[in-house]
Amino acid sequence: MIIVLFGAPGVGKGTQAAVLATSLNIAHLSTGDAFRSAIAAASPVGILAKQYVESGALVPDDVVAKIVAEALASEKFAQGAILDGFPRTKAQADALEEILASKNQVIHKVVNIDVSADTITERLLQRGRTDDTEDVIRYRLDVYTNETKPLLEYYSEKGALVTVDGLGTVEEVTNRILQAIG
Ligand code: B4P
Repeated sequence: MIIVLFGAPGVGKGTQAAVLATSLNIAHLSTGDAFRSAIAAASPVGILAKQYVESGALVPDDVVAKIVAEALASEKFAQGAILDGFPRTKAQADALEEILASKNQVIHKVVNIDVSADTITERLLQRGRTDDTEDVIRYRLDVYTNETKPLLEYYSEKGALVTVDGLGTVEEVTNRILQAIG
């Protein structure tokens, strides 16, 4: 089963992906985590990704698609995947479709986690990662609105989109997601 967790930065995609991976027994893949690990290891991808991640910009689509294709080829994703933070552009959505077609898999649901911009900013300032400063958060929200949010219409037209309220405890949000994915 392929589940995509979708939403603005800080809506709780990473938090929910970890919980759902355990409860559904499906491996989860976070492109944000993949880039942060690569940056910490100073690998070639990490050196390239650093400037984008720290400024809140999107890492170029070809780099993201390559990382995801390589990861999804691993045995641990044979039963499916919970994708956290990918796709974030139409080019990434197209790349995902191609990867899944080669594995005879399809997206089961795209779960849009909905939280207001004010709450997101509060959450992220509290977390305090290096890309969680006020200016960078504002920029990341703009990038989301301009480059990622248009995918909502794309997945809605495909009949794959469900939207859940991301406000409440982590457990409440998990329960809403489980109900929405059926
Ligand atoms: P990501 O790592 O994907 O991070 P995110 O969108 O900021 O966070 P997420 O929604 O996962 O929120 P979280 O659960 O952590 O992206 C970081 C950067 O990587 C991007 O800016 C970009 O540069 C790059 N990148 C990643 N994927 C890419 C792609 N596909 N293409 C190009 N570039 C890409 O939650 C946030 C906070 O809220 C946490 O502190 C958490 O504890 C708290 N929280 C969660 N749920 C809560 C709840 N119910 N109530 C209260 N607090 C809650």
